[in-house]
Amino acid sequence: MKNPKVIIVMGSQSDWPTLTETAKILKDFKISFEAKVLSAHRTPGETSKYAEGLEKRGVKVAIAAAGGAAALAGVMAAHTSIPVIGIPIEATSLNGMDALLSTVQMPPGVPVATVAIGKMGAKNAAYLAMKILALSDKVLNAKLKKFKKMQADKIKKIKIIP
Ligand code: RP5
Repeated sequence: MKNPKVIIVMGSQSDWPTLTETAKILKDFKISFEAKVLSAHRTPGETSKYAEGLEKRGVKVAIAAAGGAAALAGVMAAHTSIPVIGIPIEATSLNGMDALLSTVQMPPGVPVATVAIGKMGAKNAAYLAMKILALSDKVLNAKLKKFKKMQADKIKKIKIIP
């Protein structure tokens, strides 16, 4: 996509089935984004270079997902001043707890806004990114408010018959 407002990076192609949840929501709300595989461990130079170029390109939010000893979101945050949202991926026998702790426990001054492990987090990463964009986008802000109301209306309609 041209002039992405949001970027999604993942440590491996194996993370993509989770990240499709993020992509789907961004597409539904017509947010321009690009998605890339970049690894903090396997392609450290390319990762830092990519992160360093984001602000100049007009990107407003970065979403970074990785599993295992997940350094990707932290490395992205170290190399850019735009907000970084981290998604811990379930990729090892620890079911994402390893990635959650690696992503969320950033030292002060280099924050990563960490969402839940796996697909639930992948969805919330998209909503959180849009909330950040909506701070300076009235149309998107109105769309998100409408979505919130729709969610509430759905709940209110539910009737439990014991
Ligand atoms: C991480 O290691 C990736 O983000 C992925 O979640 C995990 C496994 O990667 P592959 O071995 O599938 O490439 O860096």
